[in-house]
Amino acid sequence: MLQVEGKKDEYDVERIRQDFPILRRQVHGKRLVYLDNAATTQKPSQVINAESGYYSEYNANIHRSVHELAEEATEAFEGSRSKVARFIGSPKSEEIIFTRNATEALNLVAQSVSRRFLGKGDRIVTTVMEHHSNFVPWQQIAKWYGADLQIANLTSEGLIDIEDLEKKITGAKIFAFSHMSNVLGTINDAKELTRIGHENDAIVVIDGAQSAPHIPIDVKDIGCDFFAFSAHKMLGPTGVGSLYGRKELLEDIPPFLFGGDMIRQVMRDETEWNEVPWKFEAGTSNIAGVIGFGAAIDYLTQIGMKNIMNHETNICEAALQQLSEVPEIVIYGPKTAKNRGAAISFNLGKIHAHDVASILDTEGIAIRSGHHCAQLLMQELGVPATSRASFYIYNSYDDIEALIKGLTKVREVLQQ
Ligand code: 7TS
Repeated sequence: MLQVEGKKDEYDVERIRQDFPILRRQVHGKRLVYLDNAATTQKPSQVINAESGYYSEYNANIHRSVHELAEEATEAFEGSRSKVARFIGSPKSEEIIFTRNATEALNLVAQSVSRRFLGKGDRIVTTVMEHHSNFVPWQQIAKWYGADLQIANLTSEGLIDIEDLEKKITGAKIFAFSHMSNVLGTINDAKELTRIGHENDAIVVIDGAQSAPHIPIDVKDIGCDFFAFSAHKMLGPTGVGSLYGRKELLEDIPPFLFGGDMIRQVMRDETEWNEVPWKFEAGTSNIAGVIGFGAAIDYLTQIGMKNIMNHETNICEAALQQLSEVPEIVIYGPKTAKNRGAAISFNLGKIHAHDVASILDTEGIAIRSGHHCAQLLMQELGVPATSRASFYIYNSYDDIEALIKGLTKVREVLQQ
C-alpha cells in the first residue's frame, strides 16, 4: 500500500517516482522532467511486469481453448474488465468493452449508435473543445447520414457554454462532449451536461480520455450512456482503450467490427452475435495490454483517485502561479486550479510553440507543442499552436521549477 484514500498529507511523490524506471534516465545529460502526460504517461514497474509476466508465464489466446494457460489468460483478461468497471463506478463488468484506444471507442459509438438510431436530418451536437477523436467521427457520420451537426461554443473560461448548448440541443439524437479539455485543462460538469442531454432525449457520449486518469469517475452518478478512455494516459500500455456503455444500449446497437469471438452462431445467410461485451470485441484482443491496464488500475486505486486529484490540484495551482510571472506569457484556460486539471497551455510572446518545446528538450524537459489534435479550439483561440505542460502523479514542485528555469533559457536563447 502506498497511501490511504483521503489522506492528502500522506502523498509521497518521491516514493511513487521510484516505481517508474524511466524517471531515472537522463535526456541530453539532464534529469528527465516529463511534462507530456496528456499525450501519454510513463509506466510503473508493476504495469511493465504484469505485461511481460503474461508473455513469460501464461501466454495463450483467451475465450477459446480449455488448457491451463488459456484459462489463466482468460481469467486475468476478464479480471481487468472487472477492475475497470469498479474504477469508473459500473456495477456490471459486461458494460466495459476493450478497444485499441479512446479513439476506437468513440468511433465504435459513432458508428453503432448511428446505425441504430440516426436518420436523415437528425441532429448531433458536439462542442468546439473536442479532440479530433470526438469530432471527426461525428462530422463524417453527419455527412453519411445527412444529419445536422451542431457545435456548442465555449465560455470565456473555456467551459461548454450551457446557454448556447441549450439552443442547439433541442431535438438532438446524440450529444457528445469532452469531460476534460486536453488543451485548456478545463473540467466540464459532466453530470449537469448529461442531465441536459437526457432532458432532450439525446444519447450522451462522454470523451473521458483526459478525465479518467486524473479525477474519480462514477459513470452511474454522472448518468451518461457512453464513456470512452485510453489506458496509456493512465499508466497503462498503449494499444488498449475502454468504452463503458449502458447495458441495455449495448444490447440494442449493432456491432462495430465483425469476425471471430464476437459471434454466437454463423449460418450461410445470417449471423447471431455473442453476448455483450464480447459482441464488440472482434478478433484477438491486446491481451497483454489489457492485463497491464488492470495493473495500472490497481496502482491508481492503491494511491487513491482523490489523493491523485488533490496532488494535481496543488501542482496545478503552483504551476499556474509561477508561470503567470514569466514575462510575455499568455496562459489559456482558467488561471486558477478551480474547474481545471493540470494540463496547461501557453504561448511565450511571439516565440513559436515548437521552438519553446525544442529548447526545453535540450534541458531534458518534455512538453508538447502544436495544435493538440484540437484544431477547432485553436481557431477559437486564434493561434496555430500552443505549448502545453501536463502533469501527473509523479510530478513534483522540482519539475515546476525546472520548467520555469527552462522558459527563462528559451527567452534568453531567442533574445526576447
Ligand atoms: N480525447 C481526448 C480529450 C484526448 O486528449 C485524446 C488524446 C484522445 C481523445 C485520443 O486518445 P487516443 O488514446 O485514442 O489517442 N490526446 C492527446 C494529446 O492531447 N496529446 O497527444 C494525444
